[in-house]
Amino acid sequence: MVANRRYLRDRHANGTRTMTNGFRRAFTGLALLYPASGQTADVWANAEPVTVVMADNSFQPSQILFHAGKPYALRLENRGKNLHEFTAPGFLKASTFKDKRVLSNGGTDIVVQAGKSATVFLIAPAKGQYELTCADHDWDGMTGGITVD
Ligand SMILES: [Cu+2]
Repeated sequence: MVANRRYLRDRHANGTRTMTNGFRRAFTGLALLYPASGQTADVWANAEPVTVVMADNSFQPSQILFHAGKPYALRLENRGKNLHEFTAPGFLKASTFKDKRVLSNGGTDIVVQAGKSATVFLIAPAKGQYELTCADHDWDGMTGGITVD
């Protein structure tokens, strides 16, 4: 409140000076933000699209191939009437995400509501075989696998 009142008083007393200070603050903010967002944009601009369809109850395809260290735009399309999950704890915990908020249940899966889709930007982790299931329908054979080579 004190800072606010001082700002208003300064603005009335000397509009030009306050505006200059405001611009300087804005530029400092931009300079700090710009390099990081610029680099990120370059990485994700080259993301390779991969689509996995979720049905009742299966993944199509059920075997997914990624290349280590490569960026992907993984589109999960739930065409079923059930909620499905892309449950892959090992793979998801080792991947790098553009936005980790897409992850649920402690970073172990991606939830997709019935009839919805989600696109997840990630960089594939180290080479290996990773488990893939739907935590809700693994009992019904909704399982698959992820290979990173
Ligand atoms: Cu499911």
